[in-house]
Amino acid sequence: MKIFRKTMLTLMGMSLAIGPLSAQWTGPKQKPTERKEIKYGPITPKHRTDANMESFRNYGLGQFIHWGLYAIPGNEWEGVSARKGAAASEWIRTWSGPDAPKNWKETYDNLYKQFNPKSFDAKAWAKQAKNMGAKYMIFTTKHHDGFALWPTQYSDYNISASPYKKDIVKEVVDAYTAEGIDVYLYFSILEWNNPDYLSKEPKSEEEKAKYNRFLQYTKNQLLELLTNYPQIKGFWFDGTWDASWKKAYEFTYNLEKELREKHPGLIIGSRFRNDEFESRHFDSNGDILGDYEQGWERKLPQSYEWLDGNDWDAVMTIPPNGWGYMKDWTGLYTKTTDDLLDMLMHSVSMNGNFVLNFGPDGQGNMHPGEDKLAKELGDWMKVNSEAVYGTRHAELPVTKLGYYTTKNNTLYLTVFNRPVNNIARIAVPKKSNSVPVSAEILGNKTTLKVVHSDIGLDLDKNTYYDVVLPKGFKSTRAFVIKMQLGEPKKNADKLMDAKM
Ligand code: JFZ
Repeated sequence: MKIFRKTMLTLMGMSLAIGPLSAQWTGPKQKPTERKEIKYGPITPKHRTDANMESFRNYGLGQFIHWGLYAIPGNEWEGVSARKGAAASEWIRTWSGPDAPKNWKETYDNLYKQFNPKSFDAKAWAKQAKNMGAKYMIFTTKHHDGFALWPTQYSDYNISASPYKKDIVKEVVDAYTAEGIDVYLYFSILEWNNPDYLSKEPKSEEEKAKYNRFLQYTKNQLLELLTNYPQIKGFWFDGTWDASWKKAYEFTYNLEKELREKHPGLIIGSRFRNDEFESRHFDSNGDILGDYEQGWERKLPQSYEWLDGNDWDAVMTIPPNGWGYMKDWTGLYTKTTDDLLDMLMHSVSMNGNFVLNFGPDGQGNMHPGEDKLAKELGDWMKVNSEAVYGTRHAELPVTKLGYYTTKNNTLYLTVFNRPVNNIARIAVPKKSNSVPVSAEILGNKTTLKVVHSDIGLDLDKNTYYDVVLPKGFKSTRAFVIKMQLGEPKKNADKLMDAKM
């Protein structure tokens, strides 16, 4: 990730130093010891309790779609791969180095004249997402290239100038909403080819006037999206790391307020704005800016404590850091269904959502590899999704077998590492008055034996419940042990300490 950020910043022609804060939101948080007076801090509470936010917490699985002009080249041009010269497939406009085509930027900026996705069928995408088990989706209305997939009044560089003409954002919002999937709109603040855009802090009067026009344009587009697509649940902001945006904290604070007033219940992640000390994601007191932590990207938290009780989601690519369409997957490690299931359960077990990215091609077709993964994930979800939807972090010692999730009086253990002795040992703190009393495997009718092993307490004051897996049971993927929780039969306190 570090390497990527460096590349990214170099490509953008900037020389920004990456401060310690960037490390903060992908690792354990360090709260400052003294509290500062902050004027442009959080607008919403750390833990919103309204219905929209409750739905967010229950999603479990989401879909991200990166679609735009970059889908046409698909990370290559005239047979030459951009792997060596661009940070990611959706960054292909920044292609540089010896392999880059002549006048590449100009070629790219004219791609909209060919954008005519003949196979695009938003309803088919939404059906696929539904079958996969996604409960929400995030769609790129406008990526860093600035090309808007909706007919915005505020720029000519939009879908109505393409041969396709029709409003793609509307098709996507309507189709997914009809399938019962909540829609969030990805929106890049940063724009590569907008003459009013500036990455550094505006200093001269001329620069200030320019950048103020840009800010007004951004605000207009966002209000326009809320007017056009009132069904949406939230915005997923990106491209907010430049000095110009960071210095505009008063504007962005007021803008966030205005968006929320216009659209009650709107969900905005922590990537939107910073406080007056330019502290991003979290303000200078370490309090989250926005409704959920939006920094988990191609990396998951190692420990639940790192999250400090914040809501969060993790967004993930299938090929290494390729968000937009990549025609050629050969020679790349592409994540497998098992990899993705592991990440899904890892996220959900720590109260996060897992969002898998798809990058359709220039005609609107998913990559065949994506179709295969969506199908396999969906097959797994059909049997096991009750361990995902609406579940929460379980307050149990972490297990090497897999991940715990819980809902009411049920505990789920999604097993990724099957024990060779077929005993799934559940460690329960001795004080707990809710322990496994019965167990089954999802998708399998047999009842499993649950034995309270007579070894007293371990030195961490846990007592053990052993779930015995049937010898003949076979599974080619992770499987879920569903346990009912109930009162312990005998009080573990009475057992002699540390018998084991
Ligand atoms: C951003 C975009 O640049 C990228 O194209 C994609 O849309 C992704 C979802 O978001 O990429 C980022 C942004 C921030 C970091 C890394 C990649 N980061 O801070 O580590």
